[in-house]
Amino acid sequence: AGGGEDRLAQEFVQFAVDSGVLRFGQFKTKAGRLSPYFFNAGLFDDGAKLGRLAQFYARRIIDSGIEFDMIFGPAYKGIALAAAVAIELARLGRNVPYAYNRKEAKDHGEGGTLVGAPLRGKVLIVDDVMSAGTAARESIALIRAAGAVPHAVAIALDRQEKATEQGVDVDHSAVQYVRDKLGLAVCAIARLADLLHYLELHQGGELGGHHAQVLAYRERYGVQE
Ligand code: OMP
Repeated sequence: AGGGEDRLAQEFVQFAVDSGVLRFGQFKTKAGRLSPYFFNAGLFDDGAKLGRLAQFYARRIIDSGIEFDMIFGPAYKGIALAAAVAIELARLGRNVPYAYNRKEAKDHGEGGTLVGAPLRGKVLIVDDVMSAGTAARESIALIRAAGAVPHAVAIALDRQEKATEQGVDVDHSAVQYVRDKLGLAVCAIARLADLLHYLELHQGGELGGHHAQVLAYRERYGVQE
């Protein structure tokens, strides 16, 4: 928050660029927008990267002071993220239960769509990116249906762009909606503002040319914080 530089966010953007997770070019988002950047968390694809990613999440979660009784990872990408974060938090002395869902309902064996610890108490959802907000709403509904409280969301990247409702752009972002309308606490390791700051600092380098495009994207789809 505020105008100062967020060291952790800058380190994280650098890590994402070095890992090939954050790329620049032309990408189509889930909401159908043409974006000059894309963050593919699936490319934190070895044990060292996943472990380091979990350290970033855990730092943010702990520093934010968010309260939670357990962790939930939405299928598919959230499953690995939630597991990694649960391990890191335990390593730091904060051992909590975790759970995740299947996308397909199972009609044999243990049945049900939930795996892991029973959903109860204040649940912290761990996911990768929030853009237009569809994914977060699904997790929230699922946690409520299980009788637990969707209390907080931790994400790696807040794209800080307009959410869509019935296909129409609205003036708030998905994160703002989840925080202000649904009342959940949200923490992000980095936001679009941090990415822009990073590109500005690296204007002279290889990525310098992308600053203008990302700025133009924010002009078109970004929200005010
Ligand atoms: P919403 O459900 O619209 O908030 O979009 C979040 C999802 O979009 C993520 O879980 C990804 O599947 C995908 N996504 C990324 O992973 N990285 C991006 O940079 C942008 C998107 C996206 O399609 O908006």
